[in-house]
Amino acid sequence: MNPGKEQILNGERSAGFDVQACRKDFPILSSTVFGKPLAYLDNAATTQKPQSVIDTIHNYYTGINANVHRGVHYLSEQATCFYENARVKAQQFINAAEFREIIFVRGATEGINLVAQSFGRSNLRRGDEIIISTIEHHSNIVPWQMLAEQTGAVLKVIPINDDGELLLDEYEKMLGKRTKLVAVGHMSNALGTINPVKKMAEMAHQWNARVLVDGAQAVPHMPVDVRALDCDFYVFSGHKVFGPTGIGVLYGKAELLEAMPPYQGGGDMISWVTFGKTLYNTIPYKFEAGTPHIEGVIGLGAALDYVSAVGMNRIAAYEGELLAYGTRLLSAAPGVKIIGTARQKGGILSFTMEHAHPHDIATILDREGIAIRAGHHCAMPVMERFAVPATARASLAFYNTQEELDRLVAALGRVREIFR
Ligand code: 7TS
Repeated sequence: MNPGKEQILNGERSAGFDVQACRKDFPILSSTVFGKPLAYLDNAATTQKPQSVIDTIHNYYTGINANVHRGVHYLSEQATCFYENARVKAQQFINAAEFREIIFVRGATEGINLVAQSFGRSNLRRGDEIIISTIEHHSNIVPWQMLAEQTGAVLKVIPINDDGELLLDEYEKMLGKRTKLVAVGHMSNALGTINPVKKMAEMAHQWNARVLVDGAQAVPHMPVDVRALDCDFYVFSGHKVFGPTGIGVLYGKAELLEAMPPYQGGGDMISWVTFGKTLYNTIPYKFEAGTPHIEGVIGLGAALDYVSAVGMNRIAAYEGELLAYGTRLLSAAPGVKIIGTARQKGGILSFTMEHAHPHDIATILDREGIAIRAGHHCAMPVMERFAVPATARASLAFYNTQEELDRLVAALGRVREIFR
């Protein structure tokens, strides 16, 4: 790793960003673990929640709770209003053209499965091709393998270089008449690589292929504009963007969603049911069968309000500076090797250390109050590509500090003493 290769996202500085003020909004960040102040560096797995999200969910249950889209009574109308307002917040957050293009799902994983089973099964035939990349999370691999098995379609995989960047020349060669779908992550959870998804979508569209972007790791860390990217589908998870678990968003272009069959049958997704035939509801409701995760949706709306108020550009700039700082520290730490050194990179510091297994590193750090993840990060092909069984991974959010990274590197010094 060249320590001079700093990644300042957007080329913008984090002027006016007050990390200490932000930290006060997250109650858990002032807790201690094993008597040490918590340094939470596992944000790629899930993020912590600001008080405003916690309060919104509390207020929903204490003052509004009712089922949506059915009652004429006051509470049901209130709940429906909050629920649908959150849809508009999600629409605006990723700059979708219409609220109808926002489907609430359980998370990125369910969004991808929905597209694979609904769009995929009705559009792909034997011999058609699906393109993914080497650095996908298993959630953006397995649903396509299942679809390939069901339809006879073929999966192709874009290779990467030693920095963890996609080889676009190889991607270009893979595209062709048989390409029906390209499914690619916006930002890698294992390496931090930010992929040029706008360009990749443009290239795929020249062959009339559809493009799904897995934005699980991008949405919490940078401004996302689905219309500027011109992707056909985009998915993200609420819990990674400071909202509740069990809720996420699938964005799809309206004309595609309208043509797709429902994913699940049940209440709310119908307009008329007889035993002979069922007429389906319009989008987005056609894809939201059953009572939805109402408090999850409303809590997600509060989370999107929160990060919008902080400012996504500011978050990206601050995290870029923090990543550059952490990269410098880890590059200078004896025996440490950073895995994932792309020029365009988000706040992921994946690394290995001589003589110490990543699980041992994570366990020792835990005793210091430092939470990181160790393992394959649900991206086993990435581990195979770099010929490592696992990595230790510190993943950043805008509430992390340089001091926490100093503590991380100091604790790695202790790991070295134990294992040398
Ligand atoms: N896609 C990417 C790029 C991810 O990082 C993850 C979760 C998912 C999809 C799945 O998201 P879910 O909310 O539907 O589960 N990534 C991680 C991680 O890096 N550590 O734990 C989960």
